[in-house]
Amino acid sequence: MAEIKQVIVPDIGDYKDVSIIDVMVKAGDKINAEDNLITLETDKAAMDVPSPYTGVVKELKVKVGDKVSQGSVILMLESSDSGGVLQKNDQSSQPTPNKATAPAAKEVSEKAVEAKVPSQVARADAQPSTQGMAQLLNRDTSSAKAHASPAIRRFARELGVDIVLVKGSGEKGRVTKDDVQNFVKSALGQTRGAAGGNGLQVLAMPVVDFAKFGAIESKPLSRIKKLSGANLHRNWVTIPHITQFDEADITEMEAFRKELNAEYAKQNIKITPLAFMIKAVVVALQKYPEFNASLDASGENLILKQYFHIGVAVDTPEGLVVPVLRDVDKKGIVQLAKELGEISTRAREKKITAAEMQGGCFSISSLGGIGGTAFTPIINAPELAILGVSKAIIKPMHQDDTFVARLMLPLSMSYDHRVIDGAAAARFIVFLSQVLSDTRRLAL
Ligand code: CAO
Repeated sequence: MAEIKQVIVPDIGDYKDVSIIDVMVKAGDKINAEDNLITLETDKAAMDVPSPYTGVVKELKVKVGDKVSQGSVILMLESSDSGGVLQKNDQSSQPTPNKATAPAAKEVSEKAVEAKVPSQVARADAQPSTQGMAQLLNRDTSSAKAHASPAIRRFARELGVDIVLVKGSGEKGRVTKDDVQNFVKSALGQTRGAAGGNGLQVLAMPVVDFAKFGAIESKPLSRIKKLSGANLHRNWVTIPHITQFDEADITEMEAFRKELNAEYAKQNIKITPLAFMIKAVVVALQKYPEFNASLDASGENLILKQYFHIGVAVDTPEGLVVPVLRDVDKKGIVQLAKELGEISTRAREKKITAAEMQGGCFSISSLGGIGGTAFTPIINAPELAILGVSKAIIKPMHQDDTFVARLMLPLSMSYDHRVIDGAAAARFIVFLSQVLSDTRRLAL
């Protein structure tokens, strides 16, 4: 016959007024003998108190933060197990530092002193499987010390979670079961986000002893290279890039540029083809506003910009920097050429501030002064597209049944295929080529 039994705190050695740091059951729970009911914490260790009987919790008499001693009532249990009310010397619900079995009272206090051992074992066990998460969260796992009951440590261990990585939301930062579960959820989400959960994991780079093959010298990367390298890597692996190519006939533009150059040489302003391209890109962005946009943080909305700031990749001895020319729609070619000269000089003198590299809508990377036929630039996120410009060369072009010599400028535009369709990209670059071929359109 079912009977209501009082479950009390067993003999816990000399400890009195011990804090309850975790309550694992609630009224209505069905529990088995040996299931942990509460966790007590002394100044030396945490101990789980298991149930002596199988039954249903009728009423909880304690809560987290309560102080209890031997004999304090933990809960009322409806049980059909034989036994009756637990006596103070009933050892069947002795607390245990890590095991479900109940040790003798003396043994409990001895084990309590040793209770740190299981937590250290938990940390060592968890290392291999959680190293990835630790790296993901960029935390140092060696020094942190977690506050968690043996039951929670065990739970974390079963899930392969290094408890020291889990931020506790309980009293005094204690790690709760929810904290462990949330940690796992968030780590899984981040792993998926970092392309780890969908079969896109990449092999680690092999560690090669280059000295085996010949003389070497080790040179640290510049700060700029490290920063831009990390950004380029992120953009390359997270944005589905497509590169669309075209050629613009800039024969007339080049003639006009030379005229302008001669005119402005006295003012020490050098007008390169790039100034025209910056302006032409903005004319194209005005016609195709979805290129003058960014995805918002959710990835579900397009933020359309009503300003036209263009980033220009500048090659400096320290590495690549991308200062931004502001409000290009409000500026003429000469003004842009002047600003371009100034900003690239300042970039090479390491005088560009972080603010001057922010707020870009679209970037241009010109290798036209160097050479090469085409290249695939990496999108400068959160922008959606980037224009690569290579060296213009004179080519025979077929016109009116004959071949004529024209100066052709190779264009390579990489775009974010999540937002921009191939047809839209083709329309954009064809229009851009038309604008460059007929500079009167810059004024429209
Ligand atoms: N075709 C033919 N000639 C070109 C040209 C093109 N597309 N672009 C520039 N030129 C000519 C210029 O007219 C200039 O000729 P002159 O000296 O005879 O007048 C010469 O090449 C040098 O131009 P420049 O490079 O000094 O000037 P710019 O305005 O074209 O470019 C800047 C400025 C800062 C963009 C450039 O110096 C630079 O740093 N480019 C490198 C960008 C880069 O590294 N991109 C790679 C990113 S992806 O890793």
